[in-house]
Amino acid sequence: MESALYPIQNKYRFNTLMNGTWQFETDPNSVGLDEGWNKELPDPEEMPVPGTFAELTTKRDRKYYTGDFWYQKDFFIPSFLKKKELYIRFGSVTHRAKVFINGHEVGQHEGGFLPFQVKISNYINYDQTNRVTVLVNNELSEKAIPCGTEEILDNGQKLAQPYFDFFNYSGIMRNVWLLALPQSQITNFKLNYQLANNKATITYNIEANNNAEFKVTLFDNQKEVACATSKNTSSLTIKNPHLWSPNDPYSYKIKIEMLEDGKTVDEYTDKIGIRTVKIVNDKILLNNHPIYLKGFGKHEDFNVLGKAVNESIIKRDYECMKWIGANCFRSSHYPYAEEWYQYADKYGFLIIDEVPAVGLNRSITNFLNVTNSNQSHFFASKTVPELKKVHEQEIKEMIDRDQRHPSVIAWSLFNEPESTTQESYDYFKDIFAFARKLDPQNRPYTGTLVMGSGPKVDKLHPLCDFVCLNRYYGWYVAGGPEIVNAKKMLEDELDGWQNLKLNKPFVFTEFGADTLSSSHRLPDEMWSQEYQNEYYQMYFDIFKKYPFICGELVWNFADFKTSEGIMRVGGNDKGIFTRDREPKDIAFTLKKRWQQLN
Ligand code: GCB
Repeated sequence: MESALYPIQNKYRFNTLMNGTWQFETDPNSVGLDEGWNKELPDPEEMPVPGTFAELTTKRDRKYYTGDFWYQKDFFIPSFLKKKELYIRFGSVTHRAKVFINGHEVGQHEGGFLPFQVKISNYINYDQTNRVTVLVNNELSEKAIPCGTEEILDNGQKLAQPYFDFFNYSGIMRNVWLLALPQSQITNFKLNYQLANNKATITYNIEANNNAEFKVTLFDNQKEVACATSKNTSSLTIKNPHLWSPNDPYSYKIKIEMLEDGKTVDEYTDKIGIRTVKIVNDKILLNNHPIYLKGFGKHEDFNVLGKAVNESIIKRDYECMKWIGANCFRSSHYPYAEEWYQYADKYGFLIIDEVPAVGLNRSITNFLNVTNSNQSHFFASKTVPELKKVHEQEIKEMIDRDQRHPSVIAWSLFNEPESTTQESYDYFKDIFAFARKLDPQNRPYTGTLVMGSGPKVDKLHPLCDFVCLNRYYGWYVAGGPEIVNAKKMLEDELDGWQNLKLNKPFVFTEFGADTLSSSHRLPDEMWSQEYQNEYYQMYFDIFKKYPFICGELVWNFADFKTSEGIMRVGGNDKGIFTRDREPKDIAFTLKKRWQQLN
């Protein structure tokens, strides 16, 4: 990636959004490149960006379209931008993209949930209309994350078969910017904080495309509080720092100036929150105090929008999460649009940031095979080296992008992979070793363990700084009248973990029951609102007994779209809120509980 910095405007940097109407065409036989579609699409239709065709169409074959498809847009570049380096930055393209400017390929990117930018200056015609074309592909395989496979239907159509349950939405679903940047430019900067004796030391490391000097200034309410001029790395110290926390999400402003021969050639400003995150014994410490995580596993998901970014949804979700007394969510199962993290910094939310490593288990009946400890020896397959490269690249891009957000307190490197085989341990040993070199703040690394990967068989918990459990006793296993057995199963498992004396924190990162907002039952039955309440009460009663449990992230914040199947009624209905963000009964129980829990 050329730069991980979020677009800003100042004297040196300009950008404009390229969102809106683009041209769009599917290419089921992948003939586009041979036929010159990178110059002109033969028969396009209009498509909004950000957006996803799957939510806009009325036709089933379009909704499930799998394969290559193209986007195209014309834009004007005035000659007063000649002295600038020009780029197009995509918030994400799902799952992979090749970008052309006026027919010339200028870059490619693998991974549907992270930004990338391509340099376009070399192919631009100034004072004229230019054309950007993007060839997108949304197929799933075991060579890239998230994982899945593909079926060819009797009519010849490809159909993606995800090894995960959320709908495989694809396309250009995040913002697209045109960037005009200086030739010598800052490309990223990383910060680390140390707190001691009422002082905060902020160590910085600046990345740039040229050797230069950098002036770094820290402001508190417009007032300068510290300043240093140095090569790319040095530190600043401030007295009596005002720390960032969920109760008081306080921010400072940092300004970085890039100096060549004493002259400023680039400048980047950002808000930062000073705070530390550490694991000590079985506690997670924020600013050296234990915290208890209350909140959700989420999705980027909404009616008509699919996974397309929309700030109104983001704001509504934070308002709902504040209302209910939550302080945390996991970006299950992929890094979300950057705007989510900016809001979290401001609203005082904690995020477990997850790479899109979901479906590493070869199970298209969702995760049930893995849950039953069926081993498909996923990590013994020939494609694993390729997969590992992509997985590592996405970890790097996620950390490069998100490392400065005070809201990000941990990195999740996997969701429910096969985890009981030696091969899975070997794979993740390398993944963790790779990731541990990347975060200057050395935040905790973790991943979520599937049901069935319990204390006796799991091979991955030794790699994790805290252990995350996704558990569905009382839903997929021992549901309804068997809930008494579910209680015993959960207790037995937790006793098992306790007996291992790991001295590590545990967080429940998923537990939940599908619930129809229209269903009420007395006595309660599965799928009713009453059952969702009973289910959660059972977990909460048990949590009290295990002091190493440091968090409860319920599954899911809201109902969300999935592939169709007998396990889903219009989608996954485990939401605490409905898909249109209205509370189910359980929301009031959680509100009462979380407002009392510290
Ligand atoms: C899981 C998965 C999650 C599913 C959930 C469910 O374990 O991590 O992606 O949505 O179960 O509801 O089945």
